Amino acid sequence: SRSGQLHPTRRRKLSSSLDNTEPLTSPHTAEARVLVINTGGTIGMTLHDNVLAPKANAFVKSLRKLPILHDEMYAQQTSLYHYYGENSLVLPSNKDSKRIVYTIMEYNPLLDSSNMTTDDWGRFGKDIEKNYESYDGFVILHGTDTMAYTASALSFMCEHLGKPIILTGSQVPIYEIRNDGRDNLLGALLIAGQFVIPEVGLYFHHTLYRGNRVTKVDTASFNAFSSPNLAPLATAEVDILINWDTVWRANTTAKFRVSTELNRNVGLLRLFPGITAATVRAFLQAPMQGVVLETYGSGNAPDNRKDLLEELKKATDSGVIIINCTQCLRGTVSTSYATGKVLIDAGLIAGGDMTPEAALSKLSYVLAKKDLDLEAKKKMMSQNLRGEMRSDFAGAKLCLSDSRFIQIIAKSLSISCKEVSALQPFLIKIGDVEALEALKEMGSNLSLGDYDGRTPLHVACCEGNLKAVQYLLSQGATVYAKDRYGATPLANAVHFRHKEVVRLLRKTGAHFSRDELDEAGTELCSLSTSGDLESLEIWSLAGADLTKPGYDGQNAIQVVRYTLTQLFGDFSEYAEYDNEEEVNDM
Ligand code: ASN
Repeated sequence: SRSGQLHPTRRRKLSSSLDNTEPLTSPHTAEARVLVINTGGTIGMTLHDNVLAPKANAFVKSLRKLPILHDEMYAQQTSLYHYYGENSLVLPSNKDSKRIVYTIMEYNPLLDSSNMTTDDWGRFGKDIEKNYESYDGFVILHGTDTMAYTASALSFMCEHLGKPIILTGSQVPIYEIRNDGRDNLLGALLIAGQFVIPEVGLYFHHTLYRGNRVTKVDTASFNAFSSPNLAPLATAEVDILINWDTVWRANTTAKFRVSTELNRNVGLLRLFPGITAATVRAFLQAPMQGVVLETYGSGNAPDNRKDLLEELKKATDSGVIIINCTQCLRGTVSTSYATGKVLIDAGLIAGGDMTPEAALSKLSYVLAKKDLDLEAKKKMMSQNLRGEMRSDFAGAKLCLSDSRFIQIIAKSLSISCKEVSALQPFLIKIGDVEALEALKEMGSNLSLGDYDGRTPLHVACCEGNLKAVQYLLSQGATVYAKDRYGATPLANAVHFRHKEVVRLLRKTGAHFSRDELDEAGTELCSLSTSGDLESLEIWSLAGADLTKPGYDGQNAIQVVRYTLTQLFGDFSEYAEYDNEEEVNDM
């Protein structure tokens, strides 16, 4: 460039190739970026006066010395600190993943999670929102005591989430010889950096759970959490296996946002034999607005206690929302008993198989919605918003292998029923949204990538099939999927010049990565040289900056000006002859 200074990205590539290590431009060595927000918890605690408390400014330094969590040689060779900042680290290379570069943002003060409040949740949400486009995934280090509450709350606060947010921590500080912190952090980083799981998850003891389904069940075991009503999203044993059929996908036709408004006038009340009406009345008094009533068994309460039921009814009549959740660890509330029906009569809303943590934080989130009236809030509480409750009690959907039609096709093609999903790209190419819907109905996963990591959305974006793109997004297809070569659906749509598709993708939050934006300058200049103004417009719609310099320091706009000058002469000479007379005098 003109200043003689190499752009950081390029400098890193250069130094790496000079050192004769694998070139960074190779798709196999592409990097994923994860932001780690360290909020506190046992993972970073040390002993003081015989009790554990968080220790500030020690975490990054100690991770740097742990070879399983940081590769100092790679960091030096690639000027990692210069490019990503002092608090950045990089995982060693891993057989099937990209390099995972992570940056640690440490909060001050670090908290034992017993000290967390809803304000802290708001801060986590805001920090993720601010950094959303710069990272592929997020890890939140958090104490285990209230981790299930934070995970639940964040799952609701994060609307239209498209990237993984994974909470983790440990039972024993990372500084001790035997500890679970290193494994938990490593697993959370590997998942957040490699897989586009658009959920708030909780990773602990080799398992990724949906955040709003967990509860802490053990004070001392490394296996501290349980997700009693939903199978894990992933298990990390010999291989990391993602249970893609369980992954929750929001309709992603809107941009990610974090709703930090939370209502604090909510509470948890646990029934017990002999509870007095006075206790219930006191608990339900103003300013209480939402309560999770933890009932017996499948949602039961005494039907011979008029005094109690009257207190509940009075509260719901006055606008308090009461959710019926079971005290049992596993299972759902139902209406199989007379003792359950009385609660419906008292105006309670069935909480299905929600954990009390999820029900409470959902109430807090829903009650804070200013634009909804009471009825709309009640309706929202009974709906499944983020996979926190099972909504389809009617039983499993028709499965691919149940369809006679699919069985016949599969047989004649000598493939398994599941592989009939391979028809998807073809259906997208011919734009048959109806057939896609039918495949989806039969249980086909419209978000899975093929061998090259290309998802149906990639294909629809290459084809410029707006309807298919719309449909896939409405079914939760992720705009962040990267194929084997690192290309996103947005990059495909830009490449094949599908303006409307680019517009739609941008509306839903798709964006170029920082590296793509850094490297766009040269491509933009070459488009300018060839006078391809339409492509320039599409690139700019996709978020590229037309003033970004290319390899020789010129930017696209300067190149366009130069090209025009070549064609029509030097404008700047005429600039002095703005005065018509002078021009005429010439
Ligand atoms: N008291 C700690 C906390 O929640 C417990 C832990 O992290 N294991 O912050």
